[in-house]
Amino acid sequence: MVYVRKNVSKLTATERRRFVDALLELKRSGEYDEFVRLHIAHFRGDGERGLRAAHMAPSFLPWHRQFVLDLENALRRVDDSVTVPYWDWTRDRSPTSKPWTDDLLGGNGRRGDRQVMTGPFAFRTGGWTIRAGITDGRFLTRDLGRSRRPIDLPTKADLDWALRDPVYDVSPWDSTVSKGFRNKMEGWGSGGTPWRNHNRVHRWVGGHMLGGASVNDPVFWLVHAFMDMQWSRWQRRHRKHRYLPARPPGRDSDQRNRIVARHERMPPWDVTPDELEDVSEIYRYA
Ligand code: CU1
Ligand code: CU1
Repeated sequence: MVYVRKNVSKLTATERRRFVDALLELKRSGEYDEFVRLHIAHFRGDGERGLRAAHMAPSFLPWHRQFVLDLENALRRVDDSVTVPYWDWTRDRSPTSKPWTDDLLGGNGRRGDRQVMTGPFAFRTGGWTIRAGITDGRFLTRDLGRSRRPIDLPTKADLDWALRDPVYDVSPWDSTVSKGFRNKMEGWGSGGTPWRNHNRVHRWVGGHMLGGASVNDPVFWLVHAFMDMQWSRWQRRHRKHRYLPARPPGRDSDQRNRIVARHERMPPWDVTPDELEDVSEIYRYA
C-alpha cells in the first residue's frame, strides 16, 4: 500500500503523538543514534578526497531520499500508522509556529547554552540524550532565526527559482555550481547570498542543525521530507529531464570516482540514483 506523507501543520493530535512516540522509541532502543552516526560518517565536503555521496554532489537528493526512507521504515516497525511529515518553511515561518510546539518538536533553545527546554526532545525529560555528536554536549540545541545575526527562512520565491531550472545538475557537480536544480536546492552559494534553500534552513534552525550531527534534531527529517517533495515536484514539471550525470566523469576529470553517476551504487546502500527516481509505489505527498 502506498502511504502518505503529510504537512506537519495538518497532523491531528493523535498523529502528532504517534510520530513523537515512535521517534522516542527508536531513541530508547539505540536505533536512532545509528542514523546520527551514519550521517556523520558521510559528512564530507568537496575540499576532501574520496567519494561524496551525501552532500555537495548530485546524489544529495537520492542519498537523503533513501536515508529518510530508512528512518521511516524504522518508525513504521514501531507503529505502522506513522509516516515522516514535512515542514513547509515557506508557510510556517515563525519560531512559535509548527513544528516548534510542545506536542511536536518543542521550541527554541534558551539563551546562553541554547538548550531546548520544552517539548518531548528536551534533555530534562530524560528521553533525548545526545550520544553521537561532534562535541560533548548531551542536550539538544537550537537557535531559531540565529539571534546574533538574524537570518530569514528561505521563501517560496527561492524554491520557485530552483524548481524552474530544468537541468538536474551540472559539471563539476560540486558545491560551486551556480546552475542546476540540485545545488539550487542544496543551497551552496557564492557572492552576496551564501545560503540558499536547504542550507539556509539548517542555518536558521541553528544549534545541532549546523553540522554533521544535525540528525540529532528530529526536525532534520521534516526538512528532508520537504526537500524530497520538491524533487518529486521538479520531476513532474520537467518530465524529460533526469538525474545527472548519466555516466561517470571521464578519465581526465578530477571528479572521477568522487561522485555517483545515475547507474552507480550509492553507498552505504546497494541502490543507484536511477532506482530511487520513482518512489510512487512506496509513498506520496499530500
Ligand atoms: Cu545530510
Ligand atoms: Cu540537510
